[in-house]
Amino acid sequence: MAGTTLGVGLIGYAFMGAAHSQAWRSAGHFFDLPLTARMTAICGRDRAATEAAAVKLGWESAETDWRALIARDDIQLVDICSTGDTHAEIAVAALAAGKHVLCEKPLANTVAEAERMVAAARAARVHGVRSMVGFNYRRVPAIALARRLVAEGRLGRIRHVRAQYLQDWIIDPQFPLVWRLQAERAGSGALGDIGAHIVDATQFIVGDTLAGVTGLTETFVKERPLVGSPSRTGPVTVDDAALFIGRFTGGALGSFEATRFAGGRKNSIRIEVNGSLGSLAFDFEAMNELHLFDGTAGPETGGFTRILVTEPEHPYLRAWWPAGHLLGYEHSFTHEIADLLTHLANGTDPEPSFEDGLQVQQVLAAVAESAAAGSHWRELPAATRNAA
Ligand code: SOE
Repeated sequence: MAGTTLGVGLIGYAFMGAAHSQAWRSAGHFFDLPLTARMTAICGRDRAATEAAAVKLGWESAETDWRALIARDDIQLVDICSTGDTHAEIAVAALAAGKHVLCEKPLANTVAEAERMVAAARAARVHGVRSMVGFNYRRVPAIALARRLVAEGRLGRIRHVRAQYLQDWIIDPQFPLVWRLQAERAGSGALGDIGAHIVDATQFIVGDTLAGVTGLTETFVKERPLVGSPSRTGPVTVDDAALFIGRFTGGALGSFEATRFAGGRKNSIRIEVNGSLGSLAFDFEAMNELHLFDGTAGPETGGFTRILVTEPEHPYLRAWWPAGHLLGYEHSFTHEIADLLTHLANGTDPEPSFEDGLQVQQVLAAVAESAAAGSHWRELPAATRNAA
């Protein structure tokens, strides 16, 4: 690790706070970075829990007020891993204070909030203050390789993009009404939490953006026990599942499914892209593999081939182990932080930008609006529905 030291302040110490802490601890030890990140402070509302998290996750100090963290002269970058309803206020304040910002996905809970964040990012950029949104799956080597292969033309003209993000952590109706199930905290449910990932990852792979969408959402369990008082219940105000289709600006058709009710699927992400010359397929449950169908090969050797994405020539792999030794979920965050620090040292804008985050937010809002309006929906005759 070399160069200038960058003081980092992390806000939030739950799942994403822990994943980002692992990345801040490890990035400089595996990548030759021109900047050294110093894990200066972690911030949470509860003093005792935050101090315990500082020790466990490797932060030098603990803060209980994000405003105090932003005001510190020994912090030059703020990493936002708190709930979605806090992203806009914290990011806008941090950027105005001249701090670089890494903000977890989705960028915000609404398009309006995301637009405010983009405006703040643009104003700060003029002064060399940079920002990035944390769509970490872009930095899974197999997904980065998929993008490279599409960009090289190996698939030809893209016709189909097919993506699923399947979880099942709230399938039990007794699972309590946590913040991710409350619209005022999370903005949306599966749509924004995991649907955002497959929108960003597929657009990243094909190098194209969605031009229009239409969708369906459903809340299967509408009331849940309150956290801390299970005898009382409250309304679930977000979607449990979202299905949507879309057309990319280049003409490809897209189909997307994001659900928290796919029993047996814990964090299953499947992406397939079909083009005029070939196809590729990715399954996060085998995240070190990419399957490639070369449509130009003759029938005698046709079919999908399995690429084990562990060679030094593959994205990010040169920093890690010899070929055949596998990486995991946490490595995508280490790659994210390594790229961020490299951009900051080079004075260039990291990707995905807040503008990229806003575009994903607009896709999410369009799906939600179309689902609420029921546009494109054609009811089928009741008589035939029960025929089977
Ligand atoms: C919950 O669905 C969650 O923690 C997401 O918020 C993360 O972005 C995803 O990587 C894992 O699942």
